[in-house]
Amino acid sequence: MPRYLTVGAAQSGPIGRHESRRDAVDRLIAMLRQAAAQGCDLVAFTECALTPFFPHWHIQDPLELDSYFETELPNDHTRPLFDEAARLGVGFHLGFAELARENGTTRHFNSAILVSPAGQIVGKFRKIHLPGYREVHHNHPFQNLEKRYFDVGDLGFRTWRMQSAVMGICICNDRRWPESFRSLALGGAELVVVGYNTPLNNPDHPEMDHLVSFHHQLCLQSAAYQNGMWVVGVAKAGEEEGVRQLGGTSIIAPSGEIVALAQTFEDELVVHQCNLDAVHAYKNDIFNFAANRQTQHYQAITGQTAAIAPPLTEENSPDASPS
Ligand code: CDV
Repeated sequence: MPRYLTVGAAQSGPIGRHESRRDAVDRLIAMLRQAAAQGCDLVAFTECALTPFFPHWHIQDPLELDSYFETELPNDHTRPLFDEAARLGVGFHLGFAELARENGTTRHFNSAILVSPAGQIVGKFRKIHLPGYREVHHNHPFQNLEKRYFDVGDLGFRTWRMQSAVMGICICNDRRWPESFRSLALGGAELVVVGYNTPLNNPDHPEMDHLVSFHHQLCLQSAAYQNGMWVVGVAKAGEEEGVRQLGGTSIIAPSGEIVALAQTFEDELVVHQCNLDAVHAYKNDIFNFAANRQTQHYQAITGQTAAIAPPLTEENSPDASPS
């Protein structure tokens, strides 16, 4: 019997700075109920789904900054979401900012969890590829301070078996690095959820602004195909506190085809019944890792940390005479 998993990708519209955690959770619960009514087994919420994407601002007061983080889940604000999901028997993925007190240290992560239909946290991922910078860029219209506010995730790319599927998570910028999806695929992932907050403008490279949506889809579609997996990309969309963000929440089949796509920049549920067995044609044949990967040729690069400089040409040679 084919294994089907009906997935709801729950795009969030902008969350205003004035909105409380409870406001945000109420919006997630509304989409959760809609998903249950449409027969979803799993609902995927976005990256930092409980708050505005605060790395876009320079927050100087450490207490104010910490107010965007969760010290535990579920907590008083999020318990209604956990309870409602368990009552409806729906599993979910939730991105959030995590303040972790472990082994006598306090660290901050950009995290996401996978929660079973019974309400148990089955897995947690902490974002590994942090974009942006530590220092405030005063000349930019908005900031990208993930490197300042978050530590690099320390849990690796793990996979978990839930609802008859092997699932994995990566978060936003992780999707631009093929190693993220390949690591998850090597862990057997059949379905990967990716939440993202992606501005439509890159202040450092405005010449690339028209390619933001293309680069996003390029990463997700190639990842799905090259790893024989379902990919669920969930956006924070629309203009949030002056930052215009990419929407385009989508569900992508192992063929690389987009099978469901959001039409708005608001809270919107995108649903698809995913045939998990569709991964086999890819995993067992074209991308049969055991039969086709030539790992003896990869070892030289897997431990390499710096790029090898491209060969010198007459133009870029240090000896080239100034024109
Ligand atoms: N939240 C993110 O990781 N955003 C980055 C932006 C800043 C480029 C992204 O890769 O979409």
